[in-house]
Amino acid sequence: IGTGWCACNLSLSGMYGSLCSPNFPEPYPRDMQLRWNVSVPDGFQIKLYFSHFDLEPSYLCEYDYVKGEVLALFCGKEQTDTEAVPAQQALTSPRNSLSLLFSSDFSDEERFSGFVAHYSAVDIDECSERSGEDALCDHFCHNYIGGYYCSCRYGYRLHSDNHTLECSSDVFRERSGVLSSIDFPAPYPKSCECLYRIEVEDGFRLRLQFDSHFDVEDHPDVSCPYDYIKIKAGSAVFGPFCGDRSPGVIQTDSNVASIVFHSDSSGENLGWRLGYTATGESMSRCCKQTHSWEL
Ligand SMILES: [Ca+2]
Ligand SMILES: [Ca+2]
Ligand SMILES: [Ca+2]
Repeated sequence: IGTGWCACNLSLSGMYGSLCSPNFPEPYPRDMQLRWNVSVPDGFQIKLYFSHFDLEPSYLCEYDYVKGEVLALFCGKEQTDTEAVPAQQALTSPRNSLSLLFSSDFSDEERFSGFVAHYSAVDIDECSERSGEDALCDHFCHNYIGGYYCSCRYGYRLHSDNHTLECSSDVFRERSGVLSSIDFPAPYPKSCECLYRIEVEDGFRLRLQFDSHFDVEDHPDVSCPYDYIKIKAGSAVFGPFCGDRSPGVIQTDSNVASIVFHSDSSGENLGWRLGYTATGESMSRCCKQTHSWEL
């Protein structure tokens, strides 16, 4: 099959290569079907073009043809005015393999020398190829030759699922403070899983007050299926909260609260902010004096 420099192999797996019709540049045999399977490593696709093309022309290429999977069907002579010759058109495979079929029928009206094709592996730009909810990364996407990787903003961790931004603050230990969604009042990032923890001395009770500006993605019928904020204080759970109505004031009976904020992979909402205060007495002061030791 083929002559010397090209197309001896029907299975090609190099990063580049050439293939041509059998006997090239002599006329190709009649009544023949040949299939080349080209494959390149994951993360690449195949670009193939023809440097020579001379096949028997026919209506809809029903006599002799070269077919690249569902991508293209070619026949005819380069110098003639047919639309079926590949000319400068390159075939690009969607994945890392390409199957090319050559077929000739039982007759030829004149001599046709066949074709020569060349392929090379080209990088798939995973970052620009898929966007929106199909995007491979929800935060930052970095393309490189043969692959891609995801990252997220400085100071945060990316979950091993490549999508979720994990954030957890230091524990808030002051008797009052303010916390908010990332970037508030600008839209919070998508795919976040954030944990905030407030811990003041025993005996105090935490009181949380949400800003009136509150905007967390919601759903008209289902309770907070997309994004939500949830608060746990002692044995009490508050929320989930979402929508555009501020939850207002939450009085807890606990000196410890954890606040979980979750956002899904879409939407643009402004988020939330809350201030907290601790009311009550520090127990540590009163109880230290009650210790007595009798030996
Ligand atoms: Ca023919
Ligand atoms: Ca790539
Ligand atoms: Ca969302």
